[in-house]
Amino acid sequence: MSLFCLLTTSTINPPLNEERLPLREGNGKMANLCFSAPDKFFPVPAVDDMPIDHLATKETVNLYKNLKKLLKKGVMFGHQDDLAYGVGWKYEAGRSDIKDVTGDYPAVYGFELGHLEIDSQINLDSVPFNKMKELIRSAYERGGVITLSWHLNNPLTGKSAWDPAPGTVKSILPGGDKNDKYQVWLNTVAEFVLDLKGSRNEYIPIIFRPFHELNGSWFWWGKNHCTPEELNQLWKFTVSYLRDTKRVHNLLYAFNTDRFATKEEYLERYPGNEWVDVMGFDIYQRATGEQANAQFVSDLNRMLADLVSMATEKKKIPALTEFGFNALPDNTWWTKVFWKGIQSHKISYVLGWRNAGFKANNRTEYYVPYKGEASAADFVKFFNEEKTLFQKEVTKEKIYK
Ligand code: BMA
Repeated sequence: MSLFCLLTTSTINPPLNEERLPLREGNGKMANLCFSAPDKFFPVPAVDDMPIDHLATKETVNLYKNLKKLLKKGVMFGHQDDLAYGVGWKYEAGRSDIKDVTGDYPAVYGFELGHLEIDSQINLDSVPFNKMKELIRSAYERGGVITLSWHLNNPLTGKSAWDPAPGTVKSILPGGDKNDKYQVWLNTVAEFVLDLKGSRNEYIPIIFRPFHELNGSWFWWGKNHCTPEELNQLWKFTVSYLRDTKRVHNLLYAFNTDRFATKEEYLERYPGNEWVDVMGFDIYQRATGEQANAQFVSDLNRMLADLVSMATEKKKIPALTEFGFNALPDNTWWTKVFWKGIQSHKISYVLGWRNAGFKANNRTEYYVPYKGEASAADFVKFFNEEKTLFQKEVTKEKIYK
């Protein structure tokens, strides 16, 4: 199934046949009305400085505009699973490793939906979805930004996101054997995000970041496992289905690659300006030592310069959608490496990956300091930089108003 869309320049009230429909208070100037139909997608033209969803709720439009406005003020610091657990603790009300170290929360909170699609009560990293919803609501009430990633299982084989079985993407496109199944999976996402509401019953805006690192080949949607056209179709189907069929209007859509060599490589699978709100990439440092540090600073500077130039040209929001140096083997990494790589670029936010801590497999995984960790003092210096923004500074901006 796909979609048939009509464009109109006036505010539209689509049939209200579902109880949990989002509020229709987006600006609605150029609304997209879509019906179930054969398998073509009719893009809704992008409008400068508006989300791609022309029925986006008021709060979602405000978030979009404020993310752009804040580019002038500085870069927001974000952390994956920040409120759920840290190194040596789990689900302690109000706790955060970033807060333990700096006295303030991050400004951006990442959460992960993997395994929601298989009706699990907990995500692939064992975070209960109910708990996640509570934490998202608390982050929103505090004035923070929320972003969701989705390491969804392989819908063809039932194995993990890391199972790159050939033909998976093709199988879930309209006309494919697994398209119905994929729609059911998308229903779980729609239901989840429509259950996120603030105190006035308004939907909580979310930056949704599906199919991340799509120029790598470790996930089933990766570069070696589908053509650019297939990925484009998957992206458009996903956005259309959530936005137009399920009428989810509290999402901004983030497109992101892994490291990239050129702008051409970055854009090879970009679905077009009608389908993307935020443009980003993920980057990790793996090698230690002076030379590796210098290389990382230079890589980060080159990719961020390219990202900002592409996003500016396309009028999108640039962000470093994931980063990290596992277990932080360098005490001054924050000021001597990371800050040097990002400070001259106008990007919206940077999202440090999760502090999983000591894992069952005897490995340690964390990307931001915790209390007493060796790079904590250096992180405080980074925190004190005028242009790094944490929760208190962003709360003042009232980004949803
Ligand atoms: C990876 C690691 C894994 C985790 C996955 C999804 O980078 O952190 O431990 O399961 O992300 O969050």
